[in-house]
Amino acid sequence: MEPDLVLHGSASFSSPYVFSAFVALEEKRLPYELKLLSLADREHERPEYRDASITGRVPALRHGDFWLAESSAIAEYLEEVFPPPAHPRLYPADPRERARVRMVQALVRSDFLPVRTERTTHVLFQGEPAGPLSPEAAASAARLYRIAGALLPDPSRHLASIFTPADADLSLLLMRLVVTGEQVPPALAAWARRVWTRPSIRAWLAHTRFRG
Ligand SMILES: N[C@@H](CCC(=O)N[C@@H](CS)C(=O)NCC(=O)O)C(=O)O
Repeated sequence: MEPDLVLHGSASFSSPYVFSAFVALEEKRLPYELKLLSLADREHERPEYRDASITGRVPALRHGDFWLAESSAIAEYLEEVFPPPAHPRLYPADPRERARVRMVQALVRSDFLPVRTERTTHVLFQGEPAGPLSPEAAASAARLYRIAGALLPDPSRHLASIFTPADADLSLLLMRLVVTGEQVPPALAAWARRVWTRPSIRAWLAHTRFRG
């Protein structure tokens, strides 16, 4: 029997969090329905969605009668409920590798705020113009390059021994800077561009104006 899975996202396809959950579902190759809410029309604030999702934000996954919000929790839930080897693996088996994946997922969500603010996903996915980086954002970008470089000693590989949601998340953060021509170290820019050739990510990009 097919799982009753519904991913709730935003109609603008600009949420990095919906992106992350979408890629996780695509990587699991599970049949699911994508329900799009207009954040502009505040559809996520309607009581039926707000109360079911608890957070009232996107993404939220409905699996049967179970609702779950928070993008990284969604990926981890999918891994546990649809585990390997019956389903493609999302998180590495090795505890240290898995911990590093979670570390990167937490880091990109809690850090680099100036970069995320000045290089919004509307710039990345909808081609909106962006001004020069402020000194604060430039410093945040430099910090990102140093950290990404340390996490990716060999940029021809993934962050872990397999592709994981952390590759999707970190590549999105770097691509915010790549598309606006910032001085991203070439090996990191090439890594992010290569990650973005992945079918799960191409499936997302097909809904956006990104053609890079
Ligand atoms: N930590 C959450 C963040 C979710 C989030 O902030 N979603 C935004 C879209 S990018 C949202 O729903 N915004 C609508 C609102 O807060 O009113 C996750 O990882 O899923």
